[in-house]
Amino acid sequence: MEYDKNERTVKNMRKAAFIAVIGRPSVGKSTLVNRLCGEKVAIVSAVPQTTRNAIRGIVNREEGQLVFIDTPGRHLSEKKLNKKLQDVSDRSIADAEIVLYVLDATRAPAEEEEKIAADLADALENPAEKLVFAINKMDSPDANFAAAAAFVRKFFPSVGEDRCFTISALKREGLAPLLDALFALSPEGEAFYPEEYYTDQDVRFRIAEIIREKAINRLWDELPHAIYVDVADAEFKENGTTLWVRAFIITERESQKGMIVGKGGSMIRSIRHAALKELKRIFEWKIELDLRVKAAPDWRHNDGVLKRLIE
Ligand SMILES: Nc1nc2c(ncn2[C@@H]2O[C@H](COP(=O)(O)OP(=O)(O)OP(=O)(O)O)[C@@H](O)[C@H]2O)c(=O)[nH]1
Ligand SMILES: [Mg+2]
Repeated sequence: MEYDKNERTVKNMRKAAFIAVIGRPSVGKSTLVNRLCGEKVAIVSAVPQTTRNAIRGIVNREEGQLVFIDTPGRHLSEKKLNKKLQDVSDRSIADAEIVLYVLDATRAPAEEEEKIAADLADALENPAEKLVFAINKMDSPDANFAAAAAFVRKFFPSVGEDRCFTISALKREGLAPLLDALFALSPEGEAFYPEEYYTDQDVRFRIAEIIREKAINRLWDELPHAIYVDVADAEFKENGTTLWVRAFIITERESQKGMIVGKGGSMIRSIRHAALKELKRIFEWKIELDLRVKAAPDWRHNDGVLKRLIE
């Protein structure tokens, strides 16, 4: 067989990179990371500021490994919780080899988007080196690609047009060229995680997040921002075949508990049922879930709680 030096070089080249996925709240960052990884690693909702942590989703291919860091949406607010979330996004940008900036084609790029552009200009020495853009929600009849592309050209004139991709994360459109470009841009290096990993989140965190998603998607108005989920106990039983979990949905005020419990307990039953269904799909064990509601007054201003939840 003929020895093809070029082919061997390409085949042996292993790429490895951390890719921070950033953008405004609700642009579809978590949906995109889930689609790229082919597994649900991050929770999704229509409510802005769903993601509260740097969540790693891993893509393994023959040519290497990309670790996507899903981040909290960047939002203009001086509230303590928001500032913590913004710190998570800032740190992810600083740690990443590539920054994937997601824009929502259905929303005009306004003040919030301009602030992100300014922050990136401060954070990145050479934006043309690290930045890739994904203009998302192109499936929507409200999508305005021209407005998003004009924003990118105006604020990032040094970044080539070949770094700007139009996608629909929801419909899985345009993802292959984006992923190919990200692999091509990534430096060579050893994989960070074993090849069978698609996330590095621990079991308790994933359980808490799934319960939070089921709660957020059943609540309304401000309440989603006022809750967090605490997995207080998790123990294996029945020779390790069953995982028994006690978790609390924690509200900011006593008066909010009733909304989570619902009439005759109907709301919390529905949250528990939906969470169990998904947990059973993700984990190989049987899961028993004891789900309760508790108030931790004003937790959004409690440094100890914020530190535990977000850092
Ligand atoms: N039409 C359409 N909707 C999308 C697309 N991608 C995401 N969405 C929807 O947009 C909403 C927000 O999606 P998320 O993935 O939670 O957005 P995010 O950017 O992670 O939001 P935060 O975590 O709050 O910053 C959800 O209702 C998604 O179903 C898309 O390609 N097209
Ligand atoms: Mg998110």
